[in-house]
Amino acid sequence: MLVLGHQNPDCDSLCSAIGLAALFNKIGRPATPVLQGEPNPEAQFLLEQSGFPTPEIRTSVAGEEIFIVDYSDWGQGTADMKKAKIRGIVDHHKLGDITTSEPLECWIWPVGCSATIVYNMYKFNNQKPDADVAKLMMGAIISDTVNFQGPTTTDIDKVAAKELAEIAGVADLAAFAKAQFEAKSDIASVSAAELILRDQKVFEMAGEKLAIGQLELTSLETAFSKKDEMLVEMGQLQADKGYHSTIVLLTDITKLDTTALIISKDADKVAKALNSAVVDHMFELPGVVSRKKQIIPFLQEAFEA
Ligand SMILES: [Mn+2]
Repeated sequence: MLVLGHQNPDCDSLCSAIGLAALFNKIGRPATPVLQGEPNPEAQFLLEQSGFPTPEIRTSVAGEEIFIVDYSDWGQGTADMKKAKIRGIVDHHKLGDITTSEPLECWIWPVGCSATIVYNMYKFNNQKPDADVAKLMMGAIISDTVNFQGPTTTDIDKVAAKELAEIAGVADLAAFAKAQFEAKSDIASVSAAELILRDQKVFEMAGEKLAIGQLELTSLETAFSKKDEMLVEMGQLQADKGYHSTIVLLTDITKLDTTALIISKDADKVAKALNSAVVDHMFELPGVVSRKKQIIPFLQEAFEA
């Protein structure tokens, strides 16, 4: 069985795939974690810290038995995922559009991170992750919950991260989080084209496609210096793909605020849905850090009203 994360692999997509495949191997279900692309720099940092080898990249899963982690919609899978046998889903997002012809094992919880669910699957099976895998899963929880400051954070996430840190032998979680966040904030040499795609997800709302990326950074200064270049790339992507909107959320994980860049057929509609107003392809979202909880539900409401 393959355990497959989503497109544009982030920490959770990588680490939950590794964690879940390792669990399956412990309980006699042979499994291999696979990625749909190169892991992002923060996920690379976690691989380096744990010493775990980078999983193989697979963009085709036709004919395979698969378990998917950190999504439940076709759009985030491989183009041929409908030709695979989906045996299970682990996720913490809103329910997507995947259906199957056979029964499947679903672990979908409203918690801060898929790795939190995977850790609880270890407990359910009376198993414990190895130290390197525990470190990866701990890092995924730190990433997805923005070090437990994000609005999706639950006590279940905090307990899981603490126990995983003990297994991994990480004594100072805050120091680990700081180093991890510095790794993902190092964008000076990253091209604008790469930045807008780094954590992009495409959402369908009332027949329109909205491509929404997010950069979580310890400071927005460098991102602002690349603003004009990013807007050009966003305009190009928008024209190529026919999106309603292309958005990049610049989230300051120190101040817990977001500034959005937008190219759109109707930017005012988008900004208004989020109680903001566009000035020069930008709008402010004070106190917003979570795309899934503080942005998507409101856009969906506005589009599908
Ligand atoms: Mn996640």
